[in-house]
Amino acid sequence: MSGDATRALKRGSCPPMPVPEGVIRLYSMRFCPYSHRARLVLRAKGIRHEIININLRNKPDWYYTKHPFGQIPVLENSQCQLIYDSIIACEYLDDAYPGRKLFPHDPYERARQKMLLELFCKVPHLTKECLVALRCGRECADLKGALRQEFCNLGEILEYQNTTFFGGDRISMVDYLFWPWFERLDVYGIADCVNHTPSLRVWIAAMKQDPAVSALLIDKNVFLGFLNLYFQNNPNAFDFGLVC
Ligand SMILES: N[C@@H](CCC(=O)N[C@@H](CS)C(=O)NCC(=O)O)C(=O)O
Repeated sequence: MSGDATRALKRGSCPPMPVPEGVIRLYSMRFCPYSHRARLVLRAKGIRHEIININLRNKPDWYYTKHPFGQIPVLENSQCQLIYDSIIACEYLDDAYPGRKLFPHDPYERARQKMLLELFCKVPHLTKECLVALRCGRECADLKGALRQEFCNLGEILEYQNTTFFGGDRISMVDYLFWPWFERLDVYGIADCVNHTPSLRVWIAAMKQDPAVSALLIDKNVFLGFLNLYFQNNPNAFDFGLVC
């Protein structure tokens, strides 16, 4: 498995070689929460993969042959099949590869995890809005209040189920799909939004014990360095913290 810490390809770069047999490729960006979902599933299932990072402020022209809008994440297999949208990509990985199934086999339980994803759907937007407001020196008490409310709703689900994880007593797909936004709360400067939700704090602590989650934790200083450059519109932001 390779490529997590490689420079982002930009305009003018050569298109990559076809994907070798027995490997799946992820087009990614080191700090993107949606790509983080796919990286967690690749790790959790022990899937042989390679990662190609994309410079999102200066995308290679060829990248639009991989995704119509040039978004990440995208998976590409050795049959040149492309799979995009993080949830679809994660479900594909779970279905196409052996090992522990992360989505439940039971149709109701699988549907329930997807319903939980619907309940989560405001969180990515709200966290990003809070980050942008704070970085631009704008007032964000209302946004933080709205995020706190979303977290209370999610916390109530854990309390009602009386389980540590959203799918039960063992980590499963829905937990991995939620996690990237919780990992970012601290570095975004909004970690206090979970202070009033003890069940969510227990979940966060349990998530950090998971081998896939802990292997992919991003160094806080590197993340802050990325954010500083990103908000200055510096196209080198995506390579922040790489030594070569
Ligand atoms: N619904 C998509 C959202 C992916 C997304 O928003 N990716 C961002 C990076 S975090 C992106 O590619 N931004 C570049 C662009 O839109 O040009 C998914 O779940 O994969």
